[in-house]
Amino acid sequence: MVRADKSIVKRFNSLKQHLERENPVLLEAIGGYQKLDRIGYNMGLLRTDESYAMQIPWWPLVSILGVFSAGKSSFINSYLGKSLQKTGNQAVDDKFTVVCFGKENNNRVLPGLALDADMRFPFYRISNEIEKVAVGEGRRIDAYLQLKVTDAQVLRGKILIDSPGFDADDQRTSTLRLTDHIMDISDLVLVFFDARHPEPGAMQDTLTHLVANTINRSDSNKFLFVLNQMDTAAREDNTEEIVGAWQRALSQKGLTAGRFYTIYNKEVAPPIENETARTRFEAKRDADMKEIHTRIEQVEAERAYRIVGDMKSKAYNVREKAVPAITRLKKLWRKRVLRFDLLALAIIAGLVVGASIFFGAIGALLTFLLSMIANPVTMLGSIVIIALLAMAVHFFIRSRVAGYMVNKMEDTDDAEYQSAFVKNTRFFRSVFKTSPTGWNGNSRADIDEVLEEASEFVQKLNDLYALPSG
Ligand SMILES: Nc1nc2c(ncn2[C@@H]2O[C@H](COP(=O)(O)OP(=O)(O)OP(=O)(O)O)[C@@H](O)[C@H]2O)c(=O)[nH]1
Ligand SMILES: [Mg+2]
Repeated sequence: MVRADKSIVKRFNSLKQHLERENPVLLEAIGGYQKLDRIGYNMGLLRTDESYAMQIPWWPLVSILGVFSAGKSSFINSYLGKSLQKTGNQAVDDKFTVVCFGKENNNRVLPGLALDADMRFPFYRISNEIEKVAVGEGRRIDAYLQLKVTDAQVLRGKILIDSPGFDADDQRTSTLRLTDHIMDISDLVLVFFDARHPEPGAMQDTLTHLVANTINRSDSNKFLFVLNQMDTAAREDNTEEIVGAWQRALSQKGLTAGRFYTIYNKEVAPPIENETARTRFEAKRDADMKEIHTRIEQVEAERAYRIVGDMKSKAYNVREKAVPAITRLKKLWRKRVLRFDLLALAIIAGLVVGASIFFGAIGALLTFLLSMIANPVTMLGSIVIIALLAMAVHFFIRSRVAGYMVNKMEDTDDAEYQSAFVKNTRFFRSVFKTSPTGWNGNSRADIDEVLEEASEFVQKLNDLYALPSG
């Protein structure tokens, strides 16, 4: 049985301590992940310095994305009740800022490296991902990311991400890669638009990337679409026109139903002079803002469901994807090895017979074969030598075919099974056994258990978080 490295055990312990304080219900999910890890190690799907539990963020994560100068940073400042982020009418932010709670380190700014190197944060090893899409940029992680620690109480138990606005210009691939990563790992994504420019021209990239790409996601309900700076519609009183233009732009990208909010930031917007307009605007703003805040407060529950969902899908993945894929690869390997074995046999036999004919020594060959059969000692000796030679050829073929297949897997969907395949084709593994190494009655039962526990866990979460209707 393969065990996790010490670093992973330590990491699990600190995660447990963290959850005991923050959300004890989630402690139960840890056992499930540890079961999955054991299967992953035994099957060679996971390195022992990795863990399925460490591939997901354990904290609730809210991110603010959207067009530049829409008021993303101002929204965060108001939410925190602190002027933590710089704001302004030019494109201000050129980095993603992860904002998290810290008691002592009030308003401390740490470089991107702090996030890249720390498993506890949502950008662990992100530089590798950036390097993949933009060579050389992985090393410049500080140019893309920073971490701010502040002691705003509303931040307790969650993390916020502020982002550089989507400009009309082409986004850099690294920024898009980070945006995709954030969309994947967040529990709630607020996509900000600017009521001063509600028409599609000003925000093509945002529309394509943050609207069109979100529609068919299984987690599409975590995206909230916010039209900010609505106060600017007060003077001409053309709210309907502006909201209409905005919703048309969204629906052109396929978003027809969904969570649309129209707000403005009271703290930075100039006061609306006309009193009736002000009352109307404030009422709408307050109602929408309240809903947004409620959603932000709910992320803790969404995070818990997300973690169970992830555990479930990882368990399914092992059973429904990894096992069939490795079996398929092993069958292919076996077929190829046996073919080459036959070919080698035919070639060697052909060479011996051919050489004998060529040198006119066919008679000598036959006499040799007959003498071998006649004498038990020579026969045994010959069998041993031939068997050893055959094995040498066979093992040479096995390892060459496996090596060839591993190389071929690079850049295909099978790449994730490379090390599992290597494990399955080691010299002491039979070429005839096609079920994956490490996949047996126990691992099957463990997967079933994880899936069952996940369902029970969902019920527990429902009891904890779901509000009885009526
Ligand atoms: N009138 C009005 N102004 C706002 C509102 N929200 C933000 N602003 C102003 O709009 C400007 C841009 O705000 P930011 O918060 O910096 O916008 P951002 O989306 O973070 O911008 P980038 O980081 O540059 O993409 C600032 O001058 C804010 O004071 C609002 O609701 N109404
Ligand atoms: Mg900003």
